[in-house]
Amino acid sequence: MNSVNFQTISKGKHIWDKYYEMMTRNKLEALQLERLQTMVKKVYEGVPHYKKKFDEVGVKPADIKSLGDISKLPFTSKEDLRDNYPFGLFAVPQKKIVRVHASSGTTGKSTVVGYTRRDLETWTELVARIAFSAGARDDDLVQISFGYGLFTGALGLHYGLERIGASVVPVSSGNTERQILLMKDFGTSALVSTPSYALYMGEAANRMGIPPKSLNLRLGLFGSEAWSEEMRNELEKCWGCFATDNYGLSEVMGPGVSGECLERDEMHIAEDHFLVEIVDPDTLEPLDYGSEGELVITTLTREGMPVIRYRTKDITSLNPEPCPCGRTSIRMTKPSGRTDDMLIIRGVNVFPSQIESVLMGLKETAPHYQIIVTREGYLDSLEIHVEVTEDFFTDRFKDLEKIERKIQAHLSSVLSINADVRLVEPNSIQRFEGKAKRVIDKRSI
Ligand code: DLL
Repeated sequence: MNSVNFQTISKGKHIWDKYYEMMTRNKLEALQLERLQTMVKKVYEGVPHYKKKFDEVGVKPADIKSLGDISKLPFTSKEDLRDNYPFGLFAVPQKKIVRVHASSGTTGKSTVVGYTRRDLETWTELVARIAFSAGARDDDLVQISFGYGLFTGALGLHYGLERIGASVVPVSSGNTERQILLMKDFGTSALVSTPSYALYMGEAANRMGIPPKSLNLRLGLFGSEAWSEEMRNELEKCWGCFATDNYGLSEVMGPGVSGECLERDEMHIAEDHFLVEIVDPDTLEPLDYGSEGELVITTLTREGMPVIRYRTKDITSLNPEPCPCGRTSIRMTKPSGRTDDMLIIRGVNVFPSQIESVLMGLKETAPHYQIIVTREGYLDSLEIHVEVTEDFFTDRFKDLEKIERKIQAHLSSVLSINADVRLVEPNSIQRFEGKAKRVIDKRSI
């Protein structure tokens, strides 16, 4: 780690909003219930889509008497947002909306979200919380390398970091060499980006003859895509920084839904604003703490576009155990992927994150890979292209074959199916400036 002294940080103020972040569970749950009841009444009376859906299952706002009663309410999905495109789920007149964001999505129409002035204030505070809990402070110079625009990542982190008093540099994504020069000239101490872009930036710095570790970066605020612990190790090795994870999605707000504290043992959820559940993605039955399933979120305070039981498609689990940091919120594990990212190959469920963990755990492979799924007749096949590191790169076919066999064996013990592994030259796989797209499923093309 560079100049950061996290022990000193933890001795000073280390919780942004003690009142809410350290609330006793009883008080927090009472607050959640009060907010849930208000929210349910508001959407029932103010958003025709919710009235219709509640009426269909015969539930009225007065039926919500406890937090457990949330299970009486119908779920909301991305399709509901699309069906009401663009503003059909807004709960306030448009003149009260002061910002609109949208998430592009890979298929179909984008999903649009609107914020009132108070929503923006809440968002700013919640991002300040997660940035502060990850160790960002007012003396940090933070480079924001998320793309500015309809994506919530850049503007979300921007205002939250300004709120804690950090010096924000809104570089946006792309133009990677310039990013490195700015980091060098400005002495950037914290970086906001996707983990995959941070890795790419590290490579670019090396290529430019500027070793990433020679720069002043001490903290990485990474998020917006699933990434493994092995990827965290890679990033810390590359930059010599403290790499932290934070999570969110535009449909419920953007970044700021949850984030790691200095313990980096799962992500604290802003439960005073979001009520979370885990459900079985197939049966939609609620699952207990500790069980992996789909995260479902209900916004408790959002004015512009509240969502009730939004199915995030993200796979995670919840942990109610107290954290040594003193925050009282439930924590969620790093999402291992999305239900719609899960590949079913010859009947076996495979998550790209499992493949990433194997590849990044081996010294012969660089953290750049692509997963290609094809089907011939009725048979699926899984092909993995992965870069070999400079150190192991050779033109001796036999040596490469030996490495391929080693990777194949590791993968088959983790995935229980065989994958075809192809080692490719360093720097030959596509790099990403935003969220990485590593899976090409040719079966659906
Ligand atoms: O990615 C919001 C965000 C921006 C979060 C910046 C953190 C930092 P969307 O573009 O709507 O919003 O994408 C949301 O990205 O449902 C997850 O599948 C994935 N995702 C976001 N953060 C993480 C994370 C933003 N830390 C979708 N780990 C979500 C794993 C993540 N997946």
